[in-house]
Amino acid sequence: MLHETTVANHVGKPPEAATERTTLAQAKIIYNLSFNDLLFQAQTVHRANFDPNAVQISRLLSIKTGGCAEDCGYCSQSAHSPTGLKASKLMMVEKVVAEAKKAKAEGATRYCMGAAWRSPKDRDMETLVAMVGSVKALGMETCMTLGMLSPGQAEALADAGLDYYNHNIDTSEEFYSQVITTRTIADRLETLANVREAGMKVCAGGILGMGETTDDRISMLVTLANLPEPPESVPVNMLIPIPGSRLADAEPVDPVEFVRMIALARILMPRSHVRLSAGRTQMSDEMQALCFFAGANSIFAGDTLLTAENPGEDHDTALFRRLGLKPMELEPAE
Ligand code: SAM
Ligand code: DTB
Ligand code: SF4
Repeated sequence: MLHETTVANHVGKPPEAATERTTLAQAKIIYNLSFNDLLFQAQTVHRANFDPNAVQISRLLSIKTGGCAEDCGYCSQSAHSPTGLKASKLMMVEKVVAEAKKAKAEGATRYCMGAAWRSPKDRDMETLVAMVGSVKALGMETCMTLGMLSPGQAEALADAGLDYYNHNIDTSEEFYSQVITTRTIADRLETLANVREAGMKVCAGGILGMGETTDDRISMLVTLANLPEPPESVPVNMLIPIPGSRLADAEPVDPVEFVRMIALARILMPRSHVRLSAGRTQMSDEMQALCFFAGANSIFAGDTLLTAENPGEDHDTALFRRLGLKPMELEPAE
């Protein structure tokens, strides 16, 4: 039977398994396994590749908020949507470093800086390069998410020492134009290729709960898994409905379906960190526990994401204690 072969393919195989291409049909079979079989499978893959009780902790900062030229239907920061968010200029390096220090003191090992841009302006590159250098000097991993990058911009950030670049594909190729019309998924894939070419690690994932079908969600994960190299980090966001945005009233995702998607991401990308990203405030502790069991092993900590709410430190500390989870330590630099 096809699913037995497919599933067996992912258990106990050497790392090369991560480079095998998966078809949509195979991924659907995995997704539709009985919940217990799917979770057992995902947990087995997880344990073969990671400490099952360690969770990587990232912290986000919006270094340039609002007024964005893109029309992403989910976003509080698009100038096309009347969300009432106040736009701000690019933050000063000193302020960013002060915030990063606080995050480090609270246990974050990676600092992710996000800007509401279609792509960075060349005149901002000097400030961005300085930010990377100063945050790295604190002994943290660095990540930025600034929109589309040209090959030259990707190289400049890589030369500055940027460890990760986050650039989500957000949904399936088929559904993309329902969510965003000011760019295509091909534009996103081009930036991801520029990021890889420049030698940075890739963080790429998407959002569930924008009115897409189950097939769209599976297709998004298959696209990510079939990149020339899978992303090192895969953020799975649950839509935070933003009043005034086009997707303010989208149908929420069924929690069991959400957990199934996490399990599928773990099985398709055995060695990637799967991040339980936006939307944790709306999840019960039990749902988060199932996500960790299904293979999620990274979170954003802190009371705010970029503009929206996140469970605060107290809640997460209590959750980690309840579940016997521990923060993942930074691997020593090579
Ligand atoms: N402007 C850059 C870009 O779009 O690549 C970087 C910032 S953008 C806010 C980063 C990601 O945040 C988006 O790709 C999307 O996956 C996620 N995101 C934004 N708004 C969200 C929301 N309301 N709920 C869940 N995820 C969201
Ligand atoms: C990602 O996948 N999720 C983060 C990060 N990458 C940049 C952003 C979530 C944003 C949630 C909505 C907000 O805070 O405005
Ligand atoms: Fe701009 Fe990024 Fe928001 Fe899209 S997701 S509107 S590109 S900030």
